Amino acid sequence: MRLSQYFLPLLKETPSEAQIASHRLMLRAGMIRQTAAGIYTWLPLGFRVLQKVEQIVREEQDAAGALELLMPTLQPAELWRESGRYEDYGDEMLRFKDRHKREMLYGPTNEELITEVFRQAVRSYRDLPKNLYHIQWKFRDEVRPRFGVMRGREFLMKDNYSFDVDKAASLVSYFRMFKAYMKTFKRMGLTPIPVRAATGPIGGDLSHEFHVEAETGESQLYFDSEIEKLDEDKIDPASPTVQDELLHWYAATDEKHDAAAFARVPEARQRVARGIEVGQLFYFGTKYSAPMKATVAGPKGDTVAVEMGSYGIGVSRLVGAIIEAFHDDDGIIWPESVAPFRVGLINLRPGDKQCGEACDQLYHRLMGSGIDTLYDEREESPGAKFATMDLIGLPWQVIIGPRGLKQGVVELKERKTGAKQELSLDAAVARLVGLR
Ligand code: 5CA
Repeated sequence: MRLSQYFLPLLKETPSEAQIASHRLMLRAGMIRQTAAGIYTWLPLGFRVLQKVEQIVREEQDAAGALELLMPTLQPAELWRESGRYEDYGDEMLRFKDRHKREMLYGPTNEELITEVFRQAVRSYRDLPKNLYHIQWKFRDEVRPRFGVMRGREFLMKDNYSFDVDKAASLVSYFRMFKAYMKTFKRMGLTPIPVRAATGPIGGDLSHEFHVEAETGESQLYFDSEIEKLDEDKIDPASPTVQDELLHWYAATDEKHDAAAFARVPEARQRVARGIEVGQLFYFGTKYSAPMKATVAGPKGDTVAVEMGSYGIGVSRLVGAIIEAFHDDDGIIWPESVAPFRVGLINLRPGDKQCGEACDQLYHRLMGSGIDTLYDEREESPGAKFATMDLIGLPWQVIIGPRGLKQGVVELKERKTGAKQELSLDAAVARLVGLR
């Protein structure tokens, strides 16, 4: 992509409404613009990251055996009356009437709707287990939307729902998601901290939240620092002792905190920190299936209400959380897996024939190798170009100027370390292609 043709409205001034780094940087780097309180437009650069995050989430869901579908954003109120949540949900739910005066709502979550889809289609325990997910916009009329996409009113969530014949099978589905979540967040370069959590309006008696540690996080966490070393490959979701094995490491939100149990963690490993909640798992048994009559014929010919769990990932929140984890004074530092472009190519002297040719050549070779490159060929000062590239945080920069070209070299800079290296154009291409 040539920067002169791109849509990258950067902000020079730090926006006064932005209190935390990720919000500031997303505005400054031209990733988002606020449309209304807690409602954002995703500009091209931000949208690319959102899609990368979404794709990692999708791949790990698919790998864990979940099936993607797409439910609508709007739902009829009747479904929520069946579960009893219509009144309970309160002012966070956006309610309205259509032209026929039918009561509708903008979905804040989808337990009722998926239960309706399931009960219409599945009759026998032989069709279980099933695990269905979608990645769809939600609306929650938060009292205090803040921190940009971190706590929005409209936000993108991956939510899935598991259906099993009994509790034991449902817990296997739960821990399969646990494992998939660890993998998902690690692929984004994050260190997820899974903690025992309260269940709130979703309900149920078993829940974990996944957090990314950040000073600006909204949650208070207490955990054994060893949990950061948890290897998801060692988790066997089908093991009857999996729950106890995970409980081995103390980790809880303040709502679930047990000071006496925490005191038993060796002192050097006791960590009290703030966290950003990027995902949550719930096991709630028959909370929805029983009142909504989502039943199947069981193995003994009896009728059983299916056992369910639901599992959410804050896809749009993750974009902010990743920036909180990876930035410096100059801007964002994208992990390769979610970077909007892998390489930023800077032409220091766009008017110069040799520079133009070298840049064009490098650009075409990188793009031809499937390496997304943002090519800054604008008439701007070198200083402004360096600052832009550092701000938008692409993992690699290639800087091409007349002085280097005379010696047959270009400069390769790694955004994360700032390390610079001079090498031939061929060697630069080989390095970047080889890193993939
Ligand atoms: N139905 C369940 C799981 S599918 C559910 O709604 N869970 S949740 O309430 O925990 O939301 C799932 C994830 O969405 C959270 O972990 C969080 O990462 C994200 N999320 C929740 N509220 C917001 C918000 N206001 N803005 C941005 N992301 C949010």
